[in-house]
Formats: sequence, C-alpha cells, structure tokens
Amino acid sequence: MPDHFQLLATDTAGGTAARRGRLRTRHGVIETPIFMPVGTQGTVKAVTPAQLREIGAQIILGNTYHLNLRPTSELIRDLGGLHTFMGWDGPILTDSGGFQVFSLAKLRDIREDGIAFQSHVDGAKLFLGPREVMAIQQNLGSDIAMVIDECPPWPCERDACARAVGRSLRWAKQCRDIAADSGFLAAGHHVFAIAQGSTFDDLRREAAESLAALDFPGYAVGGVSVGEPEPEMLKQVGATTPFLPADKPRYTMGLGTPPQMLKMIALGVDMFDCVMPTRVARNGLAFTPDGPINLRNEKYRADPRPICEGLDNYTARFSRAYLRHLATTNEMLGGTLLSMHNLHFFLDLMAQARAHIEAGDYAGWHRAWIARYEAGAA
Ligand code: PRF
Repeated sequence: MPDHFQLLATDTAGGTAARRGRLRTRHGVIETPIFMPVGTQGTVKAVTPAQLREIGAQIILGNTYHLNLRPTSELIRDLGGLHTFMGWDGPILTDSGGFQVFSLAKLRDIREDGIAFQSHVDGAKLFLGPREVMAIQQNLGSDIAMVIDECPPWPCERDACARAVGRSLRWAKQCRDIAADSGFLAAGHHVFAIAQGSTFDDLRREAAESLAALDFPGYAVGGVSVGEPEPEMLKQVGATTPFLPADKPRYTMGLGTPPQMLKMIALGVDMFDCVMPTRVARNGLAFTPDGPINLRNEKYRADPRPICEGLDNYTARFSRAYLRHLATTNEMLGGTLLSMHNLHFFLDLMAQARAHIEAGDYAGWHRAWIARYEAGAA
C-alpha cells in the first residue's frame, strides 16, 4: 500500500480519539479533519472553482449517479475527465451512486450483481453494479472513488441489515479487485470502502473488521443520518470507528451540522461532506459561532454588521442588511455570497479543529465551541 495517509497526531486528552492527518491524492494533499463541499452535478451550486479556492476548499465531491445520467461519464471522459470538464484542478471524491439510487430512483430491484432502477430524470431502465460504478468513476477520473453499497433504511430489521452488510462486503471486494486489475489503484486513485450495519453494533463491527481485512486506502461509515436521532447516529459511528484501521482515513458520508462534525471528530472521523451549508444558503440561512441566523428576518433590515466578526472572506464586506435585501428579492448573488460564507465557515471550523488537535486541547475546545453555538441557537 503506498504511503498516502500520514497520521500526524492523535489527541486522546479528555477521552477523545481526535486525529490530525494528511491524505495524498493525484490532485494534491488534503489536511484532515476536512469538510468537502458537495458538487453533485459537477458544480458546487452557485460557487465558482476560483471562489472555492479562495475560501480554502481542499477537495470537493461529485456524484456518479447524477453525472452518469447527465451528461454521461463517457462524454466527460472524452472531454478530458471531470477535473477538466468543471474547471477544478484539486482533488475530487465521487460517491458511487448506490445511495442516490435508494433515495432518488424509482422501481429499484436489488440483485446479487447490482441494482436495477429507473432514472428519476426520464424513467430509463438502468443498472449499477460494482463493474458499472468503477467504470464510471474511472471515466470521471475521481481521485477518491467509493465502492457501491447497500444502505438499509432506518429503522431496519436485523435480518435485512445483515443481508445488506454481506452484500456490501461482496460488492466492496469486487470493486477493489476491478480497481486493482484495471490499474486504477496503481495509478494513485484511491478506493474507499463503506461500512454499513444500521443500529446493530455487532453488524457494524463485523462490517468494519471484514472491510479492514481487505486493506482499502480509506474507509467510510455509511448508513448514518438516514432519519435516526442524533444520539443513535453518534452511537453507530462510535460502534464502527474503533474497528477501522488507525492508519487509514475515515469518512462519514452526508454529514453534518457543525456540532455533529465536532462530535464525530472526537470519535476519530477525518472527513465529512454535506449539501446542507449550500442548500440552506440559498434560503437565506447563514452560520455563525452563535448558531445559524435567518437573514430573511425583519430584524436584519438595517443591520450594518457582517454576518459574523472575525471570519475573513469576500462575503464579510457586505452588511446583513444588504444580504437580507438579496435574499428577500431572490437575487442570485445572495445564494453565491451566502454559500461562500457558509462553506468558509465549515472549512474554517475544520482548520480550528486541526489546530486544537495539534495543540492537544481538542476535548475542551470542542465542548466550549458547541456550548456557545447551541446557546445562541436556542
Ligand atoms: N452510502 C453511500 N453514500 C452515502 C451514504 C451511504 O450510506 C449516506 C448515508 N449517510 C450518504 N451518502 N454510498
């Protein structure tokens, strides 16, 4: 295994398992813990690649399911790959599409060789299995490709969950073999496995240990934040991370709020992605250290202050009153400025977390940060 991940520090003071790491990819180095802005359709909505660089984005996400429906992965390959196509030369992680089939597509049929489904765009009959998702992600040129998995719903019967864990393991092994045989791994692309197991601690452990034995370049905790309450979600992450290899990066998929990310870093998670900061930005919501604020609110009508003090980015030159005006008149610039602010807020939070892990005071710092945020949000 190439030396692609360096664990620089582990901060166990105060009972955390917080980690500071460095992940090398074909398109650059990622300092962890890290938040990854989501660009499902080959664009982080409303934000240009130059603006993403400006706010310190290190890696972004793309989506196999969406990009293969439109404009197709073959077209993107023929135009030079996803980096060239979208004008982003930093690292890109792509989700495999299985999860999006479960959440978006109609008439799914899960078989041993993959998932048959109908496109949510035009109803076309399609199929995704290990071979298909690896070929698509190879066409896209993903720096980090995810295996195809079966994400059980919440709540879920134990038998159904055990079947999903078993099938996900077999699919993961096939994805890994395909990536090895095709030269994808040798060329420096990474493939991450996904541990499922829903709310069953023993199945989570089994999933993590059997995937760990296959020696993937990285590991994700899947099947969390699918409707379960937050304490249950944290319990599931805590039931998985201890059984993943310490010398590989760990990623919880599709998460989370700022306090959730900080709590998961304490459980030993290194990577996060979520559409939420950009989605809520387009509705006028902005993050601050004292909780989120809704700029559509009348009380900001004549407020001359920036969204929050001490966060130095392009949006900070505008008053809450101006941003409220853009939000209430549905001006496009409002979505751009608030998306930039929210993403920068998440990226800056990760930079603070990294510094506190290095300083060895993560436990106290993250508890105080969450207490202030929740007091303001209340
Ligand atoms: N699997 C995949 N993508 C995902 C998830 C999963 O379980 C989730 C659940 N949190 C979000 N995105 N492949």
